Amino acid sequence: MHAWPASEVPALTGQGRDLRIHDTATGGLVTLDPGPVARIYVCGITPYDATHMGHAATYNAFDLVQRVWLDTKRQVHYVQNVTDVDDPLLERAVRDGIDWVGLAEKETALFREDMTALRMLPPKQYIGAVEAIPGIVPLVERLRDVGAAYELEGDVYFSVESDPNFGQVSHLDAAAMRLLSAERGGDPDRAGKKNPLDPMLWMAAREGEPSWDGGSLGRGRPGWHIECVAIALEYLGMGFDVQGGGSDLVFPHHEMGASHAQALTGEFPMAKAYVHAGMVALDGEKMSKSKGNLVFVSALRRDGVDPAAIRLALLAHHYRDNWEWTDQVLADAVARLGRWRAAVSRPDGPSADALVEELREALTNDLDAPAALAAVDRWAVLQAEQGGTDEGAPGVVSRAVDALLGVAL
Ligand code: 5CA
Ligand code: ZN
Repeated sequence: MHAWPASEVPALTGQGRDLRIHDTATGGLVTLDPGPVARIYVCGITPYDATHMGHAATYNAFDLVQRVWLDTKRQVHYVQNVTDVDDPLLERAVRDGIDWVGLAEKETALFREDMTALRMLPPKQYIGAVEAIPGIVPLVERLRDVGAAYELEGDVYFSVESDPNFGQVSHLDAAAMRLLSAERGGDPDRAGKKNPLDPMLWMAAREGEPSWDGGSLGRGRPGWHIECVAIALEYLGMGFDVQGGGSDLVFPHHEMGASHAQALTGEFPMAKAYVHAGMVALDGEKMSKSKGNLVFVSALRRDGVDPAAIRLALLAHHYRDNWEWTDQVLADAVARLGRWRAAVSRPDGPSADALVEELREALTNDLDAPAALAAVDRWAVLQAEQGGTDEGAPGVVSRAVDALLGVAL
């Protein structure tokens, strides 16, 4: 499928720095040293509802990763999926009495508009689960042929015990894994599985549900984890730099994905860093489509909120923190945007050379966006209180804020 249009990223003078970022698998900070083309896979939406602030916060984090890499003059190869067939999407379509294809298309189109408005850089490949099926089927067949998968009443399951590194992404114990598996799309209580945690790779066709030709697997549809592995391996290959998503994907999704890839290639890890964003909550609970406690990007836009203010609201939180969306968060961001725009609207101001370095320092230090905002705040206060004579400074600030934070002033 097509992605969305790219906003221009201004080139900054001086030298960009290498990104240090928290890797869930090793539990610490790693300094990434990508080649000339940095490779990143970010898990995309399941399009059965509009983009909420939690989604936006997660995509904001991985947009910053790319902006840091672009600042080092590297190219970025970014791939994202769309889970355009899965249980929650089909269930929502049935609940609302609508066509599941139409629902997925409508919500994906809205997501593209939201991402464009927020100036999120688009992926080079934006791939739906449905269009990935021809690539998924041979992988599932291969897993079965090497003994890493088995059949149960027509469905095909991955055997977690086939992977010596299973558990190396999440480091959870079996009980915690079992709980999360039940909560997040798994079926640990199904009788006949070799291990309760084993996830489905291929689901045999069910009455009244869509299905596709699966070759020797029979008609059916793909499991969730193999979808992302197939897309990531096809377009990025093994050992890419970052696999990203929200922290709700650590287990089972990214753990299982790493296992599938290990069984397929004999290599570990699939990604050099497993990077996870914290959860955004509303009224004390994780914002989620299934709970319905949502603030939509599109609803705020419809109310006339400037997307740059939405983006500043996201940037005011460290990507790894769990945080709460409130009206105050947005009001603070609107006020900050006003102060920054006033500061750069003058023809001259205090020197901004140190500011660009402060932004680089903050972002390469595990994407410390709040520290980056504080640095711009300090420059804006100086501008407001004392002004300055550096004629290029406001332009330098605008370009740096645009290039590194994705905010157009
Ligand atoms: N399609 C799968 C990934 S392959 C999926 O999880 N879709 S999703 O629509 O549920 O979520 C899309 C992305 O937003 C995921 O990275 C998820 O971790 C993230 N996300 C979902 N809810 C929140 C939240 N409340 N706060 C932060 N990130 C969230
Ligand atoms: Zn995914």
